[in-house]
Amino acid sequence: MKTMNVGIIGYQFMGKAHSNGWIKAPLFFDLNIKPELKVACGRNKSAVKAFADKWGWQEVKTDWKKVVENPDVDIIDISLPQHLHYDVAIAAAKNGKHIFCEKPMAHSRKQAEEMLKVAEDNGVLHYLNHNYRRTPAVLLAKQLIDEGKIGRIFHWRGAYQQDWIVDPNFPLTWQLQKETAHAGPHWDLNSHSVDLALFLMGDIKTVSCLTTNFIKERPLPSEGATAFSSGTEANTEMGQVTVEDAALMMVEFESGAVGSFEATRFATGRKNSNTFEIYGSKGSVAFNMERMNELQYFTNDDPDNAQGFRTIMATESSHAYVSHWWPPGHIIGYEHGFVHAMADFMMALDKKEKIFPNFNDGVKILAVLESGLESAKFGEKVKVV
Ligand code: SOE
Repeated sequence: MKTMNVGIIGYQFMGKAHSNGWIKAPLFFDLNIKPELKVACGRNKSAVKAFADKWGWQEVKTDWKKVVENPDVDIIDISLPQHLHYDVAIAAAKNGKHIFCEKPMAHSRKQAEEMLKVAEDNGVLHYLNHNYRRTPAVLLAKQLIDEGKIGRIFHWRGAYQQDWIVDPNFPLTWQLQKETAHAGPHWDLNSHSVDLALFLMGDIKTVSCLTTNFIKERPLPSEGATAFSSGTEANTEMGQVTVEDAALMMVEFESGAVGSFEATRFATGRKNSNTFEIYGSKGSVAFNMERMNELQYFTNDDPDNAQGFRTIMATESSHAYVSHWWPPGHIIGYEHGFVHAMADFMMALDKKEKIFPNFNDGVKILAVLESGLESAKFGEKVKVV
């Protein structure tokens, strides 16, 4: 079987999710090109070595430039915090490497546009990992919309809620600092919701947004502190939180529909609740990532005496991707979206086709998010251009 070599840069949460995806994709999908786990890269040599040994990466590097310049590497997997995406993606594309990039794409729409241009100019495949698109129930929602079952759509209601920073003593991790994260949940979480909205509803025309901070200072992070995890020991020195804690955004879609987005890390009890509801003239759908195998569907076509939201389990082989996994009813989970993305990426390389979402979608997502921050700053509705 033909193979292509992957170099992964970053080895934390996404490094693990991606490694698992590269390993599982050829086991569950019939791929003409198999990804080889060639080299893993991170600044901490012993930590990246331990990661590489565990997941089966053949080599280890501590300088990402050595990976993007390595002639044996075909694909660069950017599993890094977003402030590092731009430099790595530009260098990877200039070296002719195909790019599998984590979200949010970059720190600004301008950076994203440059990443898109350099990738296109160098003819490399580019993919932006908004992983929730590859959930069978989300694809069922898309199918129902495309078949006209929802009719004319009036409303989008999205909410992405977490609670890992409710404790004021939770440390000031990189996700809470502007230099490394650009913005707070509006960038990290609303990027997912906006991606889903653009996918399911079409383009967004205007944005009005409000952001707020509940906790303005936090202890500086100690070893191991990152999203969802406070690290090894408490720190007494404090630092300023420089991103928002919550964002509420209202939008007008090009289609005439209207929508709302809520992104927060202060929804006590909500660990990773990524929900959307879509209401149309003929029916409605609702999704909750924490019950990701299910889609709620209401149709006016049901007889009056039997109307109501039904729960469709998207685990029959007739649903997207499911035939590659288990018998009906044997559910799949969070990691499967990554496996689906890796499989589609290798198939796109094989067929020399585009894959979605890609850097072009990333530019659109950041244009909406950037307009949101502008609106929050000036207190005005902003046109997305
Ligand atoms: C942290 O908030 C995070 O890991 C996000 O960065 C991911 O994109 C999301 O899928 C889960 O939460």
